[in-house]
Amino acid sequence: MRQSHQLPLVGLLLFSLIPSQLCQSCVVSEKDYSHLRLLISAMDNLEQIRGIYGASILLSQRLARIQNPSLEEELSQRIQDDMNRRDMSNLTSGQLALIILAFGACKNPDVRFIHDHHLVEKLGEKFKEEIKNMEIHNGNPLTNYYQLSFDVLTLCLFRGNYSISNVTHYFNPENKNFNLSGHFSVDTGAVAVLALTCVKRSISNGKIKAAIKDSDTIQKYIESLVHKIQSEKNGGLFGNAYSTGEAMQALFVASDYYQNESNCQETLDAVFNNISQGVFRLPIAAAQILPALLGKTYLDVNKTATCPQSPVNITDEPVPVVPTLSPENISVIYCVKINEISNCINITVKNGSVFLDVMKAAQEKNSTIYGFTMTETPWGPYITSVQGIWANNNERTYWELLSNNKSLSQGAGNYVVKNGEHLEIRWATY
Ligand code: CBY
Repeated sequence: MRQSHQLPLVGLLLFSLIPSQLCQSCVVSEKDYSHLRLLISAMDNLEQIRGIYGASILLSQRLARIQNPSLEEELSQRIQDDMNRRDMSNLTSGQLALIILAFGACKNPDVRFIHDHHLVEKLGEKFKEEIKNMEIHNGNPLTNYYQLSFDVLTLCLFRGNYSISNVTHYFNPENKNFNLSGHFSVDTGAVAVLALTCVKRSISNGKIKAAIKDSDTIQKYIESLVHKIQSEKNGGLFGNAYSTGEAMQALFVASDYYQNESNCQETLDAVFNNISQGVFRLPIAAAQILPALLGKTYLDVNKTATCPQSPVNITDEPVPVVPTLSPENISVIYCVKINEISNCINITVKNGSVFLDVMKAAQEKNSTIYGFTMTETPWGPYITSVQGIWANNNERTYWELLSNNKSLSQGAGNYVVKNGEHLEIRWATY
């Protein structure tokens, strides 16, 4: 081929490389793959992954292009069995959205399940129920804005039914639902940015019809949410370690923050530090951070794209070190606080016990004051009631976990208690 013919080809090649490089401006380099292997092996812990809760793990596996066919198959089967077992009305909107994203990510046979079971149409219905609940219950959805954001994101990616006017009306960043317990929820804001970015792109490429003013409004919302996420910068993290993966995704698609190499390194260093400390040991925690570390976002879920193999090989996983604990007992104070009235008890438990062990020990001593109920979530047990007083989404009430008067960033099943600590479960509003 003569040189004059080669030049346009080289230009075309360079041009086609530019957008992908822009998107992948903050990706873990090969020398740091050991951190990723730790996350991948955390996601492999099948005992901790029940039924439909495997959706987040499957989604992450597929986005990160981890080729582990037997795990994928097992997760997919568990989700399908669980869905066939339970009534569709038992699924929350966000759970259904995550299942669609997981089944629809990359070209894979699960896509048929989405169509055969009309999952996208059902999600559209569930989104409507969320809106209806807000109309009846003082602006409070059935679930929360984290899930509503997943709903819009999924309906947008899979061309389901949602109205632009609902999006512009309800996703105003000043809406109270972006705050949990008086603070901006980075996790929620980040998924909302992804959803709004998808909607904005659908408007500009003509997939959905909207007035110019709606498109401008959505752009303003995105900018405001990105600003709020950046205001929650905490060292290299955004919010805390668990919200950082989704915050990174939002910043990838809606800001030029990671075009700056030092911003990227700062986040990666903070995340690596947390990985080494075992912060992402839960499969769900690992699943929520992994895609961003490979430069992927939930917007990359695309029915027509195949998923080539990840550059991270998973054959030589290191065995995570389990710290040895001394066998002694430790003592803590545990209080149940309702409207400024506290009931406290001294509890002795084995070293290495978690908050939930303390609650169980207290319940055995006095079930009237310390009796509680819980439900399973991918993050471990969620406390639903104490003394027969139930958390209620319509009233934005819940049971908050605290240690030495500070709100905890882990749930009851994972927070390891320390000797002399003052633990509290408080009736609170978010
Ligand atoms: N998932 C959801 O719907 C959950 C969305 C989420 C924003 C989620 C955090 C974010 C995520 N990345 O998954 C969320 N939590 C919400 C919405 C809520 C509220 C739930 C009620 C509702 N309206 O749906 C509520 C009540 C405000 C809440 N979380 C409470 C709690 C506390 C639970 C205490 C209890 N009663 O058991 C607790 C422990 C905070 C406290 N100190 O009391 C809590 N949440 C924590 C710590 C967390 C983080 C978990 C981290 C961990 N390692 O365990 C969290 C990741 C998460 C799960 N909550 Co909420 C936030 C964070 O720290 N970054 C979708 C669905 C399909 O699965």
